[in-house]
Amino acid sequence: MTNEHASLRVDRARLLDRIFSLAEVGAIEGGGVCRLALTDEDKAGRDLVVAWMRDLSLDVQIDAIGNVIAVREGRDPALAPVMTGSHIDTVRTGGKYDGNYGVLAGLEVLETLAAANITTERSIAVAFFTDEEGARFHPDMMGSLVYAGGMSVEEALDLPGIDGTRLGDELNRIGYAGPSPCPGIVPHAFVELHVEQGPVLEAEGITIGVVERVQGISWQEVIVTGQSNHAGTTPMRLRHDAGYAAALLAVRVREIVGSAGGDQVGTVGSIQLHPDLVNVVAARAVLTMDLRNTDNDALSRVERDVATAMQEIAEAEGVTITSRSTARFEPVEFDPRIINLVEVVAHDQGNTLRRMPSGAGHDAQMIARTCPAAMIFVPSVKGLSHNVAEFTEAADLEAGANVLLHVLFTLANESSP
Ligand code: HGY
Ligand code: MN
Ligand code: MN
Repeated sequence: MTNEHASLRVDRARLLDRIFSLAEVGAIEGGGVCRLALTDEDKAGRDLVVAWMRDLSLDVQIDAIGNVIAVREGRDPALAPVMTGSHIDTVRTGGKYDGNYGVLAGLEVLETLAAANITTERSIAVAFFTDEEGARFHPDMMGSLVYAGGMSVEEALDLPGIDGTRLGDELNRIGYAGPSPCPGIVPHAFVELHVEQGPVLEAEGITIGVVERVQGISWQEVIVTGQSNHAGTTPMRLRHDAGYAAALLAVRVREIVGSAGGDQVGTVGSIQLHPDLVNVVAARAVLTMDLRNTDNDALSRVERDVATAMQEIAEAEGVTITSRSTARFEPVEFDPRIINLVEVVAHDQGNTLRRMPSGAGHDAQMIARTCPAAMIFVPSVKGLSHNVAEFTEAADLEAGANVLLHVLFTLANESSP
C-alpha cells in the first residue's frame, strides 16, 4: 500500500455490527447460529448479505451452484480481479464467526476503500460459497470446489442431503440458482480471512496466523447391516447387532488414529441406528467418519487400517459393512508469494504472528486450484468452533480485517505478478 494509504484502517464498529446482525439470522440458544446450507435460514442469511452488497453498489453475480460474488470495479476491469471470501452457511451448532467473519471483513474492506475514495487497478471481489460446511450435503467446500472446476454443476446439483433432499431442488427452492457460469472467473489471487478454530494462536498469545497449508480430508459414510431381533429373547451368541458393530468401529477409529500419531485426527460425528428403539437389536447403523492429516501418505495408511478394522468387525459380529467416500481432498500448499505478503503486512501493522497449517477445510484450498491463494487466521477463544460458544475478541477481528485490507489493496494494484 502506498504511504499515503498505509494508515488506512477498517471501521471496527461497522464490522462488528454486521457480524452480530448476521448472527441473529438462525440464532440458537447459547449465542450460536444454525444456518445449514440451502435451508430457509441460509436463504435469510444470503438475502441479508446480498442486500448489504447491493447497498455498497457492488455488482452482485450469482452462479449456477448459488455462489455469490460481489465485485467492486477497478480502474482496469480487463485485468483479473483479486478475490476474497468464505462462507455463511453453518453447522447445526455453529458460531457467529466461522466463515461469516471472512465474508463480512471482505465487505468491510470494500466499504473502507469506498469511504476513502480509493479505486484500485484491479477489481476486488468478495464471495460467499455454497455449502462450505458440507454438513447437509457432502462434501465440504462444495461450492468453491465447483467454482474451481473440481466438480461439475450437474454432479453437485444431484448431491443427496442427509435429510433425503436433493441439492438442486433446495437451491431452486430458496431462489439461488443463478445465471453466472461455473467454473467461475479465475482471480488474480485469492485471500481468505478466517478464525483459527483451534487453540494455537490463543495459547501462544499471537494475533495473526499466516496460513501455509490445509491438511488432507477424508470423509466416509459407513453402512452396517445386521439383523433386528428381540432385545430380551435373543441370546448374545446369536446376535448380529449393527449398533454394537458401529460403536466398536468408532472405538477402533479412535485407537487407529491415536496410534498413527503426528497430525492425524479422526471423528465419528454421526451414528444413526434403525429402528432406534430400546428393545430392538439394531438392524442397521449409518455412521460418518472424518479423517484428516497434513501428510497424505499417513492419511492413506489410516484409511487402510480403518478398512481392515471394518472387515474384522463384520466377520466377528456377522454383519456386513460397506463404506462410501463422500469427500477426499489431498493437503493443499498455499502460494509462497501471497504467504510472504500476508506476513509482511501483518508485521508492518505491528501484529504478533506465526506461520501455521489449517486443521479445518476452507474455500481457499479449492480456489488455490486456479490461482495463487493464502489465508489469514485470528485467534479463537479456548480454540472453540463448531460450538455455539465460538468467540474471537473484537480487537483480533479488527486486526485480521486490517491485514486483509492491505493485502487485498496491494494485490489489486499489481498490474502483473
Ligand atoms: O470441514 C471443515 O473443516 C469445514 O468446517 N468445512
Ligand atoms: Mn469455515
Ligand atoms: Mn466450519
